[in-house]
Amino acid sequence: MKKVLLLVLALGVGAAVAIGACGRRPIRAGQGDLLQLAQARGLTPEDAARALKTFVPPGGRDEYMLFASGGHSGQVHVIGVPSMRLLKTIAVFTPEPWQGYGYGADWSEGALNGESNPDPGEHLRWGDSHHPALSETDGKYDGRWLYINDRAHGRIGMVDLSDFRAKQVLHVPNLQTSHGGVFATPDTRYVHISSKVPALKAWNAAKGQRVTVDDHLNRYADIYRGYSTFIRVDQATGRMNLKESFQIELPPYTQDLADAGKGASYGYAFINSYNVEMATGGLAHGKPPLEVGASALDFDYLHIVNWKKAEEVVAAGKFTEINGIRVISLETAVAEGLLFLAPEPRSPHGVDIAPKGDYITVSGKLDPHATVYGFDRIQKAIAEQTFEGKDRYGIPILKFDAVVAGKVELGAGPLHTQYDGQGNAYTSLYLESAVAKWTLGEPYHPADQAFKVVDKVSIHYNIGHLATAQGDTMDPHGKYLIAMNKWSIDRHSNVGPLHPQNFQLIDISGPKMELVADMPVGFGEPHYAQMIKAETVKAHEVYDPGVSPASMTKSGDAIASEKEARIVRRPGVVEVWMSVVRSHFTPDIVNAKVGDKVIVHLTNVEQTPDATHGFAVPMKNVMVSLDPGETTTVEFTVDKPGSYSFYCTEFCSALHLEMQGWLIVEPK
Ligand code: RUQ
Ligand code: CUA
Repeated sequence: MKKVLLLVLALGVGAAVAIGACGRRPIRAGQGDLLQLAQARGLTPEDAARALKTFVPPGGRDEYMLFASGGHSGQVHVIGVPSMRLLKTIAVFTPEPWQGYGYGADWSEGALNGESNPDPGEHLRWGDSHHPALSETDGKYDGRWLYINDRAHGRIGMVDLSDFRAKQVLHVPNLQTSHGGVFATPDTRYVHISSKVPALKAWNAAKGQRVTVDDHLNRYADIYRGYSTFIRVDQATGRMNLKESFQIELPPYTQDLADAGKGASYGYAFINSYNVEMATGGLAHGKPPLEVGASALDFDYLHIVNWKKAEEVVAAGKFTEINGIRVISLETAVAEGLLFLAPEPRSPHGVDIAPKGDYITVSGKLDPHATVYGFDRIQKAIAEQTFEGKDRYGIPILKFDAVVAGKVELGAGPLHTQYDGQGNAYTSLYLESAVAKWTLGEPYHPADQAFKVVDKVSIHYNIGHLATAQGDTMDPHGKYLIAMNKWSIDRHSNVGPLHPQNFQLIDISGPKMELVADMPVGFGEPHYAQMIKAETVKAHEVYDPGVSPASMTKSGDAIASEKEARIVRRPGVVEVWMSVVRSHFTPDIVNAKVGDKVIVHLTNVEQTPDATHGFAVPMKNVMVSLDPGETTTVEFTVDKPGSYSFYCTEFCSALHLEMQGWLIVEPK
């Protein structure tokens, strides 16, 4: 009886408003009685309430968009919140067949091959997308661009949110790997990427570098280096410009998660590290396993980088160009006072700056605490030279007690922290499989209520990152929290030994956190995600006529209609300007000779939203999607005689199946 009453309460409000139900009558909705519907599906009143919290009616919109990395898939996934429906997959580091990203020798294949590839012959087709960074204006997401790194390499990609396509992949010099060191500065003047595993000094992928096992084991501290990189962003296009970027040389500690200072700490960057022991691995060489060697000391170091000052140092010419980027040496960084260390309990994980930029939360991973540093304390300690010493590279180490504003015991395995608009922090607890909610200090909460755990919720299982709505910006909304879990074990139908990843939606709008939905994620392991108010993103519905996604300007090869379609031949080359419209290609027969290079400039001359066509050529790995208005160019060589039927891959009209043509390759 009590259950039924609860269900009525849970279901009653919206339904009562909708149908004006009174107490006795069944609550009717559409064709069913809500109570009976819930009972028939075996839902508890709590389940039914959760369903109401997440349901988006057909044709409705989600309030937020979650941009989640796709891990080993090399992609980014766009998910609606609270419905947890997948809206789009954007390829960045791997080819993607629907839009033909990386197929057909078009601009996208060039983008995927990457800029400043140190080894241009090595066309990487796999990447491990990890940490997205949405562009910001005044410390708030502005919905223009998204940057994301490749864990396997020192690469960073740019996704243009005006059409949700990756436009640029940049190989960052001197990095071999990267991980969580990605963020946009609050004005997106720079995006940051740092090394993870240190690379051989001035690592050059094209030339390789001479090194022996003996060097590795015994000269590690001298021959390896980390780098913190500030990549300059063009404010009109979002493109990354290596020429105006700079790097700061770092010790070969393993630099890990990082975050941008903002508000009070604007101009600074904070980078965690582990393995300041510089353990080399090498069991067979009498060394401890890396995870043991890297945890020998009680402390690792938080790197505090004054990038505003670094910018001035570069402007003053105090840099060396290494592999195509301006690098401030460790010696210069120390001499100019732009790099400091602060001890952090051993092997920390996330470093996450509070909304006003005043607190820096470092999660313990192996330590059940979050250590909260005060930026005012850091500044004071630097000004007063409150150092406990220097590391072996001469970098001053700030006194731990002088810079710590608070410590809060959260539970086992704290990893990452996000914030809400009420001065609360939410930290993922990997080992405990939980999220802890706790309070920040002044000015968010009075001192006697600060740094206290106020709530906890269990998740399933082993949470890595979490994302609250705009939770790493100066304008956090709270409201929803996504737990990005590393294990799912028994949560979903059995699809074989490789289980789906699992996102869990948690309602954080009230004083108690409540788990409301699971979302099985059937792609590579997502890492970080950011959640943006959906209305902030203003993508085009169609491209203006003839626009190339590569440049977002009108292509010189665009045609206005099929009247301008043509074939031009010159020795060894057949060049086609082809119009694409429901439901034909013009020209629909293209003839070439064996050995010819075929260049096809395709224009989808439609301006109707969603009137996408495709262009696929058998046996050539050529496939592009042509979204309305788009012009793109594909190139391939024909080397065997025959008739090849190219076709439209999108079911674009009732005569879609008829939308095909022939490429006739005649003998020479
Ligand atoms: S790190 S699970 Cu790969 Cu983003 Cu913390
Ligand atoms: Cu165009 Cu199918």
